Amino acid sequence: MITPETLAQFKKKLKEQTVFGCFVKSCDGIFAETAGYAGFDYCIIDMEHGPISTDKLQELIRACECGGAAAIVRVPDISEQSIGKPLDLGAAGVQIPQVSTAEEAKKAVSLAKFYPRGERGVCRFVRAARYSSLEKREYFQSANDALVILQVEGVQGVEHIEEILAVEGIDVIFIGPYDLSQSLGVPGEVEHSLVTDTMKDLVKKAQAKGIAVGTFVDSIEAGIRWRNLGVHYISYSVDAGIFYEACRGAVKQFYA
Ligand code: 3PY
Ligand code: MG
Repeated sequence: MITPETLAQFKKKLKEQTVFGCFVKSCDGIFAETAGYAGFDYCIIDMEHGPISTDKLQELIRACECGGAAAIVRVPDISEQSIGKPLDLGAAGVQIPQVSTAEEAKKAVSLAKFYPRGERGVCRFVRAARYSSLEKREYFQSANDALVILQVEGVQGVEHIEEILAVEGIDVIFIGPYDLSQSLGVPGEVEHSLVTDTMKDLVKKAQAKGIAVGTFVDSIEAGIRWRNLGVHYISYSVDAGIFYEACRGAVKQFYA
C-alpha cells in the first residue's frame, strides 16, 4: 500500500514541479514494476482501453508499489463499481475519463470519497484497509486523500471548464489530447493548433484556480514542451509503445 507519507510527497511534487509517468496496458506486473525502478513517479493502469481485469488490477497495483511508482487507475466510466473497486484494492488514485459537466465531476469525486466529502461505498475488509487491521478512523481519513484525476477531453468539457474547476476535491485536470482532437474535428492531430491552443487555454484556467493539469504525450519532446508550459502531470506513452520503440530502434540498427 502507498503510505500516507509517500502519497503526501507525491502531492507536494505535483504541486511544486512535474511528476512523470506512463500508461500500463500489460496484464503482467513486470512493466509497472520496472517503470518505477526507472524513476517514473506513477503508472496509470488503464482499464478504459485494454484488457486489464479486476483480478489483474490487484497484481498491477502491488507491482507499482514494489517498483515505487504511485498506482493510478484509469477507470472505464463514472460508476460506483468502477471507481470504488480500484480504491478498495489500494490504488493511490483514480483517473476518470470523459468528464464534460460539473455534475459529472461532482459525481466522480463523490464516488471516490467517504463521508463527509462523498458517498463512496464502505467496506473495511479490503486491501486498502489492510483487511480490517487498519484502525477504522485512520482508514476513513487516509482513504479520502487518494488522488482524483478528471479527464476533460471533449468540446463539452472545454465549454464547462470553469464550473468543473469549481468542484471541490479535484487533484488534476487531465487533458486527453487524442479524444480532444477528435472532438474538435481533427482526429489524431494532437499538434494541430486547434488542439494545442485549446489545451493552453485550459492550462491557464486551471492554473488560475490552483489546480494541477496533466496530459498525455507520445514523444519526449512534447513532454518537455508541456512541462515548460506548466503541465505538472505528464503521462508519457504506454508500456507496449515504449517497448515497441526500443525494439524498433534495435532492429533498425541491426539491419542498417
Ligand atoms: C486521450 O488522448 O484522449 C487520452 O485519453 C490519453 O490517454
Ligand atoms: Mg481519452
